[in-house]
Formats: sequence, structure tokens, C-alpha cells
Amino acid sequence: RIIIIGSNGQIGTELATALRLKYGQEHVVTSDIKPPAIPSPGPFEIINVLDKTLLKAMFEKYQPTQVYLLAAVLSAVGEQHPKMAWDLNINGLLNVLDLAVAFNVSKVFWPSSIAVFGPHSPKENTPQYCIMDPNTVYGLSKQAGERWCEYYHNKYGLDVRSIRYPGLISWKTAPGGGTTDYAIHIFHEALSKGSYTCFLSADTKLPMLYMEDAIQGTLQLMEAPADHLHIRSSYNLTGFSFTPATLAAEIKNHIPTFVLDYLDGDPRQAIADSWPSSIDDQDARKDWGWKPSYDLAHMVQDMLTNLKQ
Ligand code: VAH
Repeated sequence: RIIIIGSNGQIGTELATALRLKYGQEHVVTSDIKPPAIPSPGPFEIINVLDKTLLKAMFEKYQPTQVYLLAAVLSAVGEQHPKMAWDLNINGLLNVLDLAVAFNVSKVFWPSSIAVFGPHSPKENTPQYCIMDPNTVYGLSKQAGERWCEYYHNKYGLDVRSIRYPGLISWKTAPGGGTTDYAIHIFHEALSKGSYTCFLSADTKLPMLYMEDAIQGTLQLMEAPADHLHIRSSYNLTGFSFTPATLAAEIKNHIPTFVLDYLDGDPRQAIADSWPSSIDDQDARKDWGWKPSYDLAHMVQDMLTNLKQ
């Protein structure tokens, strides 16, 4: 069986679909803090990743061969509730790593983020290894989490694998608490209002990835032979970088009357300014054949087509 913890989230929702397709819905156990909006076609458990007793009972019940831990507090919400974000992101991870070792789980997936980079990290083509001084609780919790994943791999032989996702763009779930989520909201409002007021400045360039590519890349990493993987903290990964202005221009190719304006002074601007503008993901390409298939134009078209329905 495969267990997904945090299956209601932006990544969890889509990973659940992909893993059910691959392994059969009866073999994929989804779990989250509350039931999903659409009832799960397979087994579902109410879980709090900080409740180790409840978590252990789920491991006992399903004896998982793989565990995907997607439950986390993202960057913007994390700055409003720093201690809760640290507690959930780190102690949730440690609970899962401990139980994965105890129950001899063969593979664990845990998402990191380009938020592990900070103001002194190289801004363009940020490499796999460099100075990392994240100044958000989300970012520092992901940086510490990466170190814990590497520690459990080296000390206990746990096959835990991780990806530093850039901003993820998708249409299946409502955006939740991130800094890059302007790039999701913009589509909803372009269609519903014909305009959008962006909380990041026009020239804020950030690395992004379309969810379809993120999911395929995650499955690719999880299927790679363990001896191909030389990074056990977390792999840099990206699709393409763009600014709000560039994104708006591409949307205008489909909705010529679309108007984008800007609201400055939002706390998320400082978060975005601390992150890279573009990412070097050559290690993922070399070790496990990573290659994105969507570019900006293809992503914009797919988002608008799906949101229109
Ligand atoms: C956030 N979407 O904005 C997440 C992600 C790189 C950004 O980690 O917090």
C-alpha cells in the first residue's frame, strides 16, 4: 500500500490521482486533517501528522511500502504563524521518518522548496550547492528538513527522496498560502473579472513549474534506481521562470482585454525578493532524466482551457 499524508493539498490531490492510476485506487491510502471535498475512491484516514499515536496506527493498519508526506505550512501562512509552521513542518517530518524506519517502509517522498535559498544565494541559475540563508520560517524548516532526510538516509539507510519544487501552478485545487500563488489566482480572475491586482511587482521573476510536470518528475524520481541518486538532501528542479508582466502578456494572447495592475506593500514581496529568479537543475537531469515538457505558452493555454470548463 502507498500512504499519502496531506492528500487534500495542491500537490497531494494530484499525486493521489497519479498514484491511483499507477498502482490502483485500493492500494493508495489518502489522509489529511479533514475529509476531501470530493469523497476519495480509495481508503481515506483523518490524520494529524503531529499525532504520532494516530500516525502509528495508520502505519500498522496499512503496512505501507511507500509514504508521501505532503502536509506542510507554506511561506506566507508560515510568516503569520512561525512556531506552528516550524512545529508542523519539522515534527511532522520527524514523526514520519521515525515510523518509516520502524515499519521498514521502502521509499519515502518529502517536498522541499526553492524557499531554502535566501538573499545571499546566487540569484540566477541557483546551483544545487551554494550559500543558503532562508529568511522565512517555511524556508528554514525546509532547509532543516533536507538535512534530516539526508541524516535518516545515511544513518538508518532510509530511502527518502526529495525535490526542491519551485512555484507550482495548477488548476485542480484552490491556491493555499503561498507566495507564488499569484500565478494561480491570476487565471481565475482573468476569466471571472477580466483583471487581476498582483501582490508582487511587475518585474518579480520567479522559477515556476506546471503541476503536470511536477507530478511526472516526482514519479520519475521515485522510480529511479537508488544507486543513481547522488543527492539525498533534495534535488533542485524547475520548469521556466517568468515575471507577472510576462505572464500577463501571455494571458493577453488569449484574453486581449485582460488588465493586470499591481498593489505594492504586500509582505509576500519581501519573501519573493529573497528567492532565486532561476534554478540550475542539472543534477536531476543527470541522475534521473528530469526534463520538463511544458513551457509558458503551453501552461497558459492548458490553465485557461481547464478553468473555463
Ligand atoms: C510557496 N508555493 O509559495 C510555495 C513554494 C517556492 C514557493 O514553496 O510558499
